[in-house]
Amino acid sequence: TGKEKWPLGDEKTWKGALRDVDKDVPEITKSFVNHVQTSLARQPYNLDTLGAYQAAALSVRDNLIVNWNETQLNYTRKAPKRAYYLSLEFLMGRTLDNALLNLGLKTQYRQGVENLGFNIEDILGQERDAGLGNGGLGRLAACYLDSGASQELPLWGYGLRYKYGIFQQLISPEGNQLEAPDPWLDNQNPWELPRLDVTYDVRFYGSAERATDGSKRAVWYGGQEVLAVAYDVMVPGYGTKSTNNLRLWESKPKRGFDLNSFNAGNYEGAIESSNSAAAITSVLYPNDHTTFGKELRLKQQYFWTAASLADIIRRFKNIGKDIREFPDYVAIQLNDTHPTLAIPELMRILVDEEEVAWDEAWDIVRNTFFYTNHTVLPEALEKWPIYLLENLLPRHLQIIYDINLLFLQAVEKVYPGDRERLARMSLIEEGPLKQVRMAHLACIGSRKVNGVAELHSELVQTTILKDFVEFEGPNKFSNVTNGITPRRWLDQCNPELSNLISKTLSIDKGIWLKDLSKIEGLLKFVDDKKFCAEWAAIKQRNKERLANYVQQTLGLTIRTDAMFDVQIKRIHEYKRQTLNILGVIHRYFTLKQMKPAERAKVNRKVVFFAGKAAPAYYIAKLTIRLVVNVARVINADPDTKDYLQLYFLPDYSVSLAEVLIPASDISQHISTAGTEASGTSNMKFCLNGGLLLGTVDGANIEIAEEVGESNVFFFGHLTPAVEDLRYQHVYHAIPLEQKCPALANVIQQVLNGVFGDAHVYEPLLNTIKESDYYLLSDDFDSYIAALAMVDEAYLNKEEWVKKSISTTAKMGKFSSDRAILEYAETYWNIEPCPVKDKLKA
Ligand code: B1N
Repeated sequence: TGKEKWPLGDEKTWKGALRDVDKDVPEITKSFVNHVQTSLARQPYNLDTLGAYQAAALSVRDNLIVNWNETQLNYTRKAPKRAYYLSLEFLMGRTLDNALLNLGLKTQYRQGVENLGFNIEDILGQERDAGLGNGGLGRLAACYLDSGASQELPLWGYGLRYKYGIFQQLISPEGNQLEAPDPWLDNQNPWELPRLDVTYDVRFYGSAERATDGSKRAVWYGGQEVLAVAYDVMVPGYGTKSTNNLRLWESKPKRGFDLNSFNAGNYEGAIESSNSAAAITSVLYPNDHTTFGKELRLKQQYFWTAASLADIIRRFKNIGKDIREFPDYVAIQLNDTHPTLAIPELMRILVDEEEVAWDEAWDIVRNTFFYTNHTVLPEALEKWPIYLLENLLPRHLQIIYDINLLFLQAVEKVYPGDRERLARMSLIEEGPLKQVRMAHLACIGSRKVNGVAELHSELVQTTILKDFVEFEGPNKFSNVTNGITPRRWLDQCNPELSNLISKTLSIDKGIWLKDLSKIEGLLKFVDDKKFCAEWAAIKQRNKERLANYVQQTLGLTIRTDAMFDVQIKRIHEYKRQTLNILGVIHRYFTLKQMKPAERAKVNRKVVFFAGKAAPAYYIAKLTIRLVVNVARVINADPDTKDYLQLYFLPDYSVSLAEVLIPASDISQHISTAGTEASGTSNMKFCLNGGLLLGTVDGANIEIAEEVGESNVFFFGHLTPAVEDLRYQHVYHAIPLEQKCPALANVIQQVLNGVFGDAHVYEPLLNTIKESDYYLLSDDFDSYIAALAMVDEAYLNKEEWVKKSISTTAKMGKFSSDRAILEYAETYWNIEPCPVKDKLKA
């Protein structure tokens, strides 16, 4: 545009801030205008919303830096034991709104930018998501950082600074997922501080030569070195000065990276290999729950763990303690097996460089690391081919062999002659492709091993690590149920509900957002008519906010006088989006067969799907295509479109979740029992007063324990039945028409071409007709029955609102503050290390 009248907003304010003379202009305004002029070098009178976002972000960042410096200085002075969260993924989403909330500056900035002619919501909307993760595992890491800082714990995160985050998802006219790169750093990232002075050399390839003195030492030499450069992201705590650090590594060629080719006149060759150094942190791998055995992924894992450990050790050495005291000052949490190479890497440093004896080094290692498992799905368990390790990390492979030998000798002592047990427990899987089992290495190299919900932790101990529980004793294994930060997932995404809660409880949100158990007080108000009406009105406005978003971004009109039914998560067979879409088709045909008068009594419903499929996951992509094409037919059918609408919202992200979750009446968490380790969006929906339709799986179970089974819609077979049902599918298969006629009929309609190109869906539908590994045919009838119960319950609006309130009220357990304190107290043995406020001191 650019042709409107400038300046926007109040001319006197602008001028006062520009000249820096007007005492009445608040600091915030001055700082904002100062950044416009200096950091952005822009004309203040001609600023667009993106520029306003950048100026606001830089101004808020100034506040963060002050707190961050004080916090880090305080840690250095007090030298407390510290914890480090190693995660290959941090799904941070947007930062500005969260920083404003945590700093307590939201109201001032809202006013400040308004005076300059901007709207804070528009400004916040300019920020790109930091999408450095795939899904739940990466978002969990982000919630834990928020809670760590809020609880004033000396906790840092370590990860990779991917140049491209999770791909952008586009949907073609046929309904196919297309992937586009996510150049999230293109507009510059005000939230990171490049630390060009904090660098480490990371070696790859080369040779390892064992010592000849009979010790376990070796020298690793040759190969090629890559430079790791630190970028620091400030992580503010809520209502505290404590501002922790997330350190992300970028890979760069070392100076003279390939001098040989260069000197030989091979300029192109030299540049190419320097590109290969930069390639390490260029892109996030977009698969979850599958491993590909790609060398570049292994390089990422080693590059990140080596740089992080070198940094941690340097910091430890600065306090001047003996290396044997390392575990008294350092705890390292391994977020899944991705950072497991840290175990042989610490052994290498201790044995080869610090000259610590092997057994002593192993004790240090086993007192330093803690391992969290996030899945028991076999295809997700990491295994690295020996030939890759041998080439890329020859010394680490030697160390892994040595660890394995000593470990198996110890097992053999307890179970003499039990060859099968030794083969099962070995770090090495034998066979045509020899591989290292990373979960076994993570387990034996750690002090504690945990799963992420009660059922999942039980399954870890009785299935994949059963032998290890028997050998090491049960005390090493336990559970820490996941959590979510109520700051982002209630106050930020649902400000109206947050205000209503504060008002109703007469408790400042500064208190209950940090002690979420306090919201249980809402139970006293479930019979308060006025409160219930306000509660319902807020849900309604959140639906309208979502409808507006869809209108603006997709140009689609959604009716808001309907139940909103939402399933948003990665697309995966085990999560059973297919069950949901086949259920929608079933509802469509049921509606279609009704007489108009009968139909008019049915609940109106809008069904939302969102989620990305791994680019190479063919079946998951077909699921998306089916949803899109079913939507096309249903939404255009004049008989039914007033009663049932269906949408696939493209490019699911943290920011989209923040709009969808507060608008949901019912959300679906319908994985085959025993497959979803925890799930965390289930907690987010319930915290926002959305009810849950789910299987008896993951954290659904603990949610139901808290909110009461009458407030959760459960269906489907239970975990102990699953194995047997799968066996039946293979050995006593019953034709689908007999076993589940309703499902057979729905599938037949798709194959008849009701939703277009039938043959396209055959491979997807065959997964159900054939082995049906995820048990759709076993759970379909009870799923449909559960949906009917949801409809029935929703018809009684008053009761529904009571359920909604009672659900939110009982979600205190699922705050990530509770979870992080469990890790801090029972695993890491770290304590809060608060920054003294100078004003109060
Ligand atoms: O971790 C979440 C859980 O809430 C979910 O139930 C669980 O599915 C998720 C390989 C994974 N498990 N495993 C992964 C991610 C990336 C990858 O490359 C595996 N993600 C989960 C938090 O505990």
